[in-house]
Amino acid sequence: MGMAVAGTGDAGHSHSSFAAGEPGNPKRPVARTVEVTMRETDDAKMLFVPDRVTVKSGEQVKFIIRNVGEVEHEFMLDTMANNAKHKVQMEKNSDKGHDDPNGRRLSPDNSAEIVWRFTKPGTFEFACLIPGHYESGMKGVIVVE
Ligand SMILES: [Cu+2]
Repeated sequence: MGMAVAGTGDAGHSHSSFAAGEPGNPKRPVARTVEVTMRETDDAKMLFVPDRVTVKSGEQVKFIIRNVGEVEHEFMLDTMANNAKHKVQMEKNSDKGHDDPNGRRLSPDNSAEIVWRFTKPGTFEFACLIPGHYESGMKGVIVVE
């Protein structure tokens, strides 16, 4: 793959550890709730609204993800490097859906919640890794301060 991941010792595609923090505890209070919608546009783009979220390190955040489009979309929260690796795997095996603690695939008119705790500062990414969607604009940035 030739992709260098700086600062982590985790080179594998492991779902047991997460570079962007850790699954939150839904029983604990959240610092805030961020609603993210996923949709297509009339000019053949696909996007997340908003596409930039800023949180503080240590905060537990609840994402409410809604697919208001007409096709399936997904929300995968990870580092850009991990999303890029994952996207290649999805292109080889496009039917594989996600139901991971850091991601969810949604049919149109569905929504889901992800509670996530951001444990370290950095810039992370949420992306739709269904083939073609990322290239059409389905990515967003999470800045952890
Ligand atoms: Cu999508």
